[in-house]
Amino acid sequence: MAAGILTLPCRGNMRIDTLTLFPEMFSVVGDLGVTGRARRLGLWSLHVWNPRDYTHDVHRSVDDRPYGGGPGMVMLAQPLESALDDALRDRGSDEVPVVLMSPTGRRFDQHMAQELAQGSGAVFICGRYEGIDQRFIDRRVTHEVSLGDFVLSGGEIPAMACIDAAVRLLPGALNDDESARQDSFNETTSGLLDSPHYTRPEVYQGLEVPEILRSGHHANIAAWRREQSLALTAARRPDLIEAARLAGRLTKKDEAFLKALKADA
Ligand code: 9WO
Repeated sequence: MAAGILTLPCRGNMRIDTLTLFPEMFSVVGDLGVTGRARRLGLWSLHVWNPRDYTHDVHRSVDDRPYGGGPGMVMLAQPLESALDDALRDRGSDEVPVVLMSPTGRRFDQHMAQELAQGSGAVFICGRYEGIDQRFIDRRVTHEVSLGDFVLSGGEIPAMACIDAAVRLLPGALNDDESARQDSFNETTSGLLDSPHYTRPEVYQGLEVPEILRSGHHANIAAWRREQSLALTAARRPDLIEAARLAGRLTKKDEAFLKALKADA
């Protein structure tokens, strides 16, 4: 076999486009931390488009008053549509999800992050003011995605959350340590909440690190962490226990521990 052929660094081909009135916000995900490093490695690219650059009036208006009355302003369809046209032209394809971040959308989860990471990217539409003219949504948006039941002042932060969740899953995005953590998350705690973490000092403000974590008994530590995960998940997110059970991810030992937990309560 030709040496090295299989170990050539894989150039990423995930491209993210965003439409936003606040382009500077995306320097957070584009420049900092894991996502910034991944972008500098060429694993993904970020293209930011400002609808204000696609206005034709002297005031460069991107919003206007709502038909029917009511408070606040509504984003004009035309600057968004022109910006989206430019983004799609620059991508060289319109076969891409056009995602609107909105509380009325489908709830974002880890599975959606994986799908985004496996594809060629997405165009995120970030609304401001009271909302966006519905005719733009009807004509151009293919997916509406929500982070949860709350209202923000714009879609940028939710879009960055989705981008972060997907980019860290790209092969090569995490360093060796981070990847090992990710692997062990997939194998041992998948679908359950993580067990608590401790670092130095051994005693902080009178609070000790649990003895077992200092014991060096790796099997006991793994068992303790599993039990912590199960207990925390049962207390805070019983729905995730049921989902793990249905997916066959709970062992007989897990079930015995959960039964003992319930008896204690
Ligand atoms: C706001 C809104 C409130 C109640 C029901 C439906 C709604 N849609 C929107 C909306 O699309 N708003 C635009 C984006 C303009 C105002 C700021 N925006 C926004 C997005 N606020 N909050 C979000 C959001 C997105 C994803 N997950 C949680 C919140």
